[in-house]
Amino acid sequence: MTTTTATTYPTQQATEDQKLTDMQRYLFDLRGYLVLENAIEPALLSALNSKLDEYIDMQPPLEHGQWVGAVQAHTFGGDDGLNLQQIYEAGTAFQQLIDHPSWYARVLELIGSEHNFDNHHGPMFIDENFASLRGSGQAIGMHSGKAEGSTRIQYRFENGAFHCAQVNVLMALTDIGPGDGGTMLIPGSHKSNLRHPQQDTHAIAQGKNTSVDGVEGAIEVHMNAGDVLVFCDATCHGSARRINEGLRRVVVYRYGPSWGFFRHPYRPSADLLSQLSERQRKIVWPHGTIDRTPNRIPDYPSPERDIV
Ligand SMILES: O=C(O)CCC(=O)C(=O)O
Repeated sequence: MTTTTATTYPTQQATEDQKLTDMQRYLFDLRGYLVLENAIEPALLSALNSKLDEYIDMQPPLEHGQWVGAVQAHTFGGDDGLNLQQIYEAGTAFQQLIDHPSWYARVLELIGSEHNFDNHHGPMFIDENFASLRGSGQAIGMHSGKAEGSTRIQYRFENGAFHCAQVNVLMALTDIGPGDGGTMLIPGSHKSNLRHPQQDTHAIAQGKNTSVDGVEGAIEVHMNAGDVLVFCDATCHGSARRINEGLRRVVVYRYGPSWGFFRHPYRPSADLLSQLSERQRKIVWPHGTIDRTPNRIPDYPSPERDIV
């Protein structure tokens, strides 16, 4: 196995206007991912962790399927830990992550929708967002890679611009070092044409406790709390098995073009939508509806939700 720590890029000065540097562009195209150091400021990091403590400390402990307001505890059925789906519903700290200045402009550039019809409904769209809490012995198996041929996660670079259909921002809320179950990626697999020969034994699978440990060509990403990993979902990935005690805490927001739709049948609450800025609302639910009036059929119902 080849395991190296990812090269990182400081972003303390990141602002909304700050796009990728030439080196970040080059390396993202080459590898399919970037690490942004210190992307989440200490006060926000602490607020995010305090809120997660409330979910973690709940008694009796949260189980798959249970709701806390508009947040749902969820597992994929394997031993990949507990997810808190719709975590952007968990208060203002999580709302700030929707268009955080450390990654907003960079993600926009990677989706490549700023100057084409992909921004028809808004700048971008979050199709899934969750916190992942993973304990000792847990991991997520290998998945994605260009060879799967999925349009939803595809990587494309054309006419000097990125056009990633799904960009994941994976935020470390705890330090993630050796033994902590770091994310593992196969650099370059967002462009690779062949299925990895070890995919069958390491792939994510219902009821199987797989991980990316031991996969040829994979690297394990180590981060400090507050760093974020930005990667095109087409890059084959998963995680190492956590062997240390305690919980690895990460939050993942997945961004794509505005025409996308939700991965799971979750929808944002009216409460959340009423608290967001105009830009955040466009990212959380860009899709408007149109009244079916005037109508030749009296009292014909209009679509149930019109948020724009
Ligand atoms: O949990 C991880 O480190 C990997 C996350 C992952 O597999 C995903 O976001 O699709």
